[in-house]
Amino acid sequence: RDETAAAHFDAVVVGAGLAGLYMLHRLRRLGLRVRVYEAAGGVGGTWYWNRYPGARCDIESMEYSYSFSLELEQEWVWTEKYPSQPELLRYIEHVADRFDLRRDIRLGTRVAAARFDEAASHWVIRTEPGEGAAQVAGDDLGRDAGTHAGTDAGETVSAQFLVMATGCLSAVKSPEVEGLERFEGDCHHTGRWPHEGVDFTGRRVAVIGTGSSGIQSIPIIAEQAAHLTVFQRTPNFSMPARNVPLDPETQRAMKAGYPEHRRLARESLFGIPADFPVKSALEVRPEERERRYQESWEKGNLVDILISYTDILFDRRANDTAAEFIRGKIREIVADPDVASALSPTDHPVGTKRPCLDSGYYATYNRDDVTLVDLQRSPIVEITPKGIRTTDGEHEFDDIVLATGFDAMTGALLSIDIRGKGGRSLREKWAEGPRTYLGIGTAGFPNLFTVTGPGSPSVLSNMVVSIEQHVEWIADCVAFLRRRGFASIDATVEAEDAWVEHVKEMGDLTLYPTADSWFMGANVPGKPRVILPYCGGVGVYRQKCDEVAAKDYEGFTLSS
Ligand code: NA7
Repeated sequence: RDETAAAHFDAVVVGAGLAGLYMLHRLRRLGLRVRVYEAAGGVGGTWYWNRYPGARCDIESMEYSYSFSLELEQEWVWTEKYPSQPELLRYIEHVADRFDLRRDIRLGTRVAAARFDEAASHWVIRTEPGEGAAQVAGDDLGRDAGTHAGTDAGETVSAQFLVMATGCLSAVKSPEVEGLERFEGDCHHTGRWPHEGVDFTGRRVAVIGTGSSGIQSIPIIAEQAAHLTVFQRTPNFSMPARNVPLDPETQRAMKAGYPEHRRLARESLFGIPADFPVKSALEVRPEERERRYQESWEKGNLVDILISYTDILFDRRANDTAAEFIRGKIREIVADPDVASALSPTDHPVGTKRPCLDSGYYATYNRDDVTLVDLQRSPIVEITPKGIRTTDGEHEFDDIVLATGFDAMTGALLSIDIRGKGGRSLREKWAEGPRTYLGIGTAGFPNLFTVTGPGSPSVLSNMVVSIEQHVEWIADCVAFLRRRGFASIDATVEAEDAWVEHVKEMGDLTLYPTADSWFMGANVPGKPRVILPYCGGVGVYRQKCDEVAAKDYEGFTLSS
């Protein structure tokens, strides 16, 4: 026991989103004493924070949901093909209640630091008040009243295992422009949206950023605002979501076929069942290709076009055929040819930046009250008290919306001062880019697990499928260690080096490294440019993880 620790747990889990909640559930089933810390004022992670207008998952609800409980899977009723943020948050809150998870969760509490105590073979974890602390304190009558609130903020506890369920897209990124603090109007980041919502009626609004968050919110903000100006640095590829209410028959059929469907998802490339393509885009006639891409366009599916042919993500010429198809659609939809051209991505192959699904995005630019500012022609110089100054002059606004994204995959982990063996910090170790074994462990940091960490498929997959796989692998590993009487597990440097090399090699086979994307760490100034997710697909990846476990955790050192 650490002298300074207020309490000792078998495991501490950081984060109460989809990953942290399931981790808690699994570890509890092993009989462990677990504490979860969550900085926010409620459970939900991504779906707690991202309350911007139009926030919606672009994986179908019946796929983007837990499979671990047959009753939950069968009883929960989804209302739309693509679940909105409020519906997802309701689902996650239901899970927290249904499995009685809240009693082990401390909301409004951020983990500030964690250091591995080698003598005791456990982690010493220091917390501080999180963003949600005030809200939790003032929310006695609210829905989280039953959840232990941030009263523990500022304590030190110890735990044998530390599981980081901190999310891949949770550390928000600012637009790195001068003067943001001088702006006299309201300014909101999509990833930190006010709970009470924002009414843009009659207001002059700026949106900076055209990733998923911008593309989902822009059509809705445009409907409310007196005038909307979109500041676009790089255009993105987007396809229609074709979201619809889920009719009972579709839902019933899906539920009947769930076991097989889930199995296919686990073995698939992206965590969504799909046929593997057999033909190259370059071997078929243009008309056939066009028909196939049109099918994708009609379907409203995030990855369908990427797996329409074998080489879309591997060969620039093949990719160009899909990219040109989408650019053609943009030209068809957008009336002004200059605007259409500005909205058409040419800098990156389709799919190498996270693609988007939208509801009326391109058509929004046909409105008289919407203006596109192409930052490649006129970059932002500064934010002024009244608005945004580009090299073309000042634009005045009442509100600025920052849809500028996240410090993806490593941001949340490195925001915590994590120190492993010999006091070495994770920030130091990962200075040239993250180094993990399987995206689950990192050498020199025993008993530390990352759920969907860098080097795992995570952001290149249906996140719930990846979360379940990691959580189950970690829980099985913990059960194994306890059964065999091991006190700690640590990745070997050799296994880690080999995995890092493998992740890079897999990345280099694809077109991903050709884009300045957050997959490559390229959206954050100064961040090392390395491929963050594993590109081999969730099925192959799962097999590798299972093999490691079957060989008594090959590549890890186990100590008594
Ligand atoms: P993204 O996809 O990272 O998009 C952020 C957008 O903001 C993107 O268009 C960026 O342009 C733009 N951006 C970022 N910084 C700036 C500055 N300094 N100036 C101008 N424009 C800027 O984040 P989202 O929140 O939309 O989506 C994140 C994920 O959530 C999404 O992929 C799904 O997985 C769900 P850039 O392309 O970097 O030139």
